[in-house]
Amino acid sequence: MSRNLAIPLDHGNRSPGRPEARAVVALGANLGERHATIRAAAERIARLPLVSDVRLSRLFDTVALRVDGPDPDAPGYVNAVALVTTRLAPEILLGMLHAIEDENGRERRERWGDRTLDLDLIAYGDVASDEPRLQLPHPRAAERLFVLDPWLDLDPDAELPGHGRVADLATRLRDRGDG
Ligand code: A4P
Ligand code: MG
Repeated sequence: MSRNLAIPLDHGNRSPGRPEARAVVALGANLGERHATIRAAAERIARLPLVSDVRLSRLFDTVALRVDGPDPDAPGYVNAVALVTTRLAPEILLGMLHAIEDENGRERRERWGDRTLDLDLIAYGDVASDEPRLQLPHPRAAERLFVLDPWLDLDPDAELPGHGRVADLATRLRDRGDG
């Protein structure tokens, strides 16, 4: 696993308007140069307008979770989490994350299929949303150690809005032998 990457980030985006919010972005890749792709994606997020700070977790090797369960024979994933300070509205941020996926050759063929880069918005402050295009917090985050472990790496006191402490969620999943 690599060390935390602190990306320099203040672009002087101090314009008035939307207040700064803390967003949690999950990064995943199981095709191509996975480690390089994840690091480059975090740097790309740090260069977005109205993003003032990005902290990337260590990179975790994880077994691919398919629709019918974990698949040790599928190409393994590299997963990470980035804590992002931004004045972008959540739907705009997600649109920009999708654009970064596209830049990295992301193809959408099958649900939970192999991918060069997946960027999910796990939480945006305390915002709750049931919109199919943007559900917040991410509806599957609480059940996924490949999201919770990298998040804890950055913030051991993290909380997933509506679900409680991330450390407690991870312990519960491990006790269940799940996640
Ligand atoms: N969408 C709604 N809310 C959100 C949100 N909070 N963040 C919509 C991101 N997207 C959100 O996403 C499908 C639709 O979800 C988009 O139109 C978006 O507007 P997608 O990225 O095109 O497709 P996907 O990622 O295949 O679908 P899904 O169901 O979001 O997949 P998951 O839950 O992200 O799971 N195994 C390991 N080890 N590591 C992984 O990272 N990832 C997945 C994907 C499966 N197995 C994995 C991993
Ligand atoms: Mg996704």
